[in-house]
Amino acid sequence: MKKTKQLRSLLNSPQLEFLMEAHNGLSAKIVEETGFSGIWASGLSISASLGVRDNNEASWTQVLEVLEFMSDGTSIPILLDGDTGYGNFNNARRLVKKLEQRQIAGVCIEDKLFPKTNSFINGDTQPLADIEEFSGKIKAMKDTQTDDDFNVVARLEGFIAGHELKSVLERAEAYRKAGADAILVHSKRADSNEIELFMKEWGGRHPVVIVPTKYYQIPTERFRELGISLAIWANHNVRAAISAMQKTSEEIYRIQNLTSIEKQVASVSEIFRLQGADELLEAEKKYLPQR
Ligand code: SPV
Ligand code: MG
Repeated sequence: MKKTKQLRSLLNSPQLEFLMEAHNGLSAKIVEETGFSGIWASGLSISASLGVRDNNEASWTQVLEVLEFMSDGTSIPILLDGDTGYGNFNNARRLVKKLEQRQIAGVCIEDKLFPKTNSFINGDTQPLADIEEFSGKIKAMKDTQTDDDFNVVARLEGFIAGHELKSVLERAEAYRKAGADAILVHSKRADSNEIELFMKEWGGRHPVVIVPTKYYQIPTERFRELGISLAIWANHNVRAAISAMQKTSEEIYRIQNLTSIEKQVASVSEIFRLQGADELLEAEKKYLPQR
């Protein structure tokens, strides 16, 4: 099945589905072989892995380069965290065109202003986009896609910015009417109060996506009961990589020897396996002169 159609099915399926974060070709492959049905190309994780802040410091074409490796190496759908769409409706249209060329299944855009900053850093001081301007951006993106199954997810930053439920709902409805395929409602609370209130009033009008990074203690079963379509585990591979790299670097720096670390890290042959080295050996037999 096309990647776009796979993601559309995840959004519309009656069960709770999951996306797992990846930030480069390697982590994307690991997410797929673990069994996940889709990948969240996290802005936070991609920027962190490039060594910059989550403030649009990496240009959108640099993000595209990373995505190309992620998409080429996997067969499950990728939903890009497209921040604000990297500009106005026109920049967002061009983004859709370039994502479709790379078989990216969809993009999520958030109703903030470019350059954005991560929702968990001074979120309440970040101004939101004008509701009509943002709705126009969604419409422009939907009008641009050439594959009917390409997905545009509209992300509500209202709760992050301290707005009331009423205004968050008003925006959600405007974005739904503008053509968004799903609504992502974000919250930075440690409880699920905002999500619960939203879901109650929303009444299953359109698929809802959540990112439970801060309310990780809420049982997943509760998300099912609320009728959430898709939960995103948004940054746990980059966080796992940071912890593992810090520990390994520290130990090798301290001991000046590799003996103790050898068993704690992936083998070199595991790297070759993940890279698909076997296929190249086979192909060489087929295509290189055999002497
Ligand atoms: C990301 O993964 O970059 C996100 C989700 O946008 S969050 O960091 O929770 O805002
Ligand atoms: Mg992000």
